[in-house]
Amino acid sequence: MRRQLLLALLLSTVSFTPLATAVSAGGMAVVRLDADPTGVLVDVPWKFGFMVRQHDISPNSDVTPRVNAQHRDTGEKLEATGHQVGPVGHFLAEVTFPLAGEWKWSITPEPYAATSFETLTVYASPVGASAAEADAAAPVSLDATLTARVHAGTCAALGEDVPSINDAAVTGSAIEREVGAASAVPITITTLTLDRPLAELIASDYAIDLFIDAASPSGSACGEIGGPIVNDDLVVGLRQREGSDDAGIALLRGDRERTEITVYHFSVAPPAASSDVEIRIVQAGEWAFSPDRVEIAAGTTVTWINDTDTSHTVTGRDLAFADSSPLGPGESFNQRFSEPGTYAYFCGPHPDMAGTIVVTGG
Ligand SMILES: [Cu+2]
Repeated sequence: MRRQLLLALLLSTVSFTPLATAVSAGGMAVVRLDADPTGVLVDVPWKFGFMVRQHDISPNSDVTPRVNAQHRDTGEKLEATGHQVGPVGHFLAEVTFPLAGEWKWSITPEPYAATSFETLTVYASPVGASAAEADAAAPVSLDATLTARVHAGTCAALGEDVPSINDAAVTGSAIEREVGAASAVPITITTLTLDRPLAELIASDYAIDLFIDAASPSGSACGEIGGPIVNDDLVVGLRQREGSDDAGIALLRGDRERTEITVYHFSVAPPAASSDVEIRIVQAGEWAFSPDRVEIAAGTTVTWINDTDTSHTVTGRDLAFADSSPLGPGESFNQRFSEPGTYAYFCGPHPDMAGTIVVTGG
């Protein structure tokens, strides 16, 4: 390994906020990665290359690129420095993430301001990384409180319920991440294990009752146990009860003693009228976000579209905001805001460009 590639990696006390770095008068530089990061693993050194261009045009080696990253849950920070390797304006850096999860990160080509990049997912194992790369995971929402119960009898006449050994909403580490369209139908998942064989559940009348609202006396959706066997699972449909918009699919897998049930719930309500919001990045004298302040209901997706002829970023001032990478001319970035609050953001290379998203209750 060449010595110039060996970079000190420190737990940093330097503020992550790109604004904390000095911005030299009259200049700005944009950082572009050689390739989008994929499959970054915890505790495994990650080497990557990037270009620094003055005004997003002229390669510039006369900078000191500082890599800053911060874990979105723990706030843990790390810092590294890139070294010039290859053509003018090209650098290499190496970072080792000590913790899996989501890291916000940026590169500050000192003395210029920082360029942010899309939040990086660091995986605990190659299995997680390859599964996520294959985009195999379905979008999952965990907003609803979901409970499923198996009863003797039919949906119209539920009998005694079958005690479950354990049941749990599928949360956190079981779900690798959500991928794809932000407008994907949200799915909630719960699992339960019954202390009796699947053959017994098939042999007489049983039904799965699904509760979204724990206060309702009977569930929101229900299905009698029966249906096709697919890949060793019995697939059971759960139909919405009268007045409910909830439906689901249950997969039952059993052996001689136990049956494991995974219930996938979704709403069959028609989508609410789109309230999605666009913010244009414009040149009106100065570059600006237009409008620079929007007020939206929780659950709204905001799309930023770059109408200028240079690159900009959409970079949050705190960990609640998921940053963009540099957006070239005509490129866009979107983010869904599900939590009420005030989200301040700016453009990394041009910190005078700033905006605010105010999210109200849904
Ligand atoms: Cu900008």
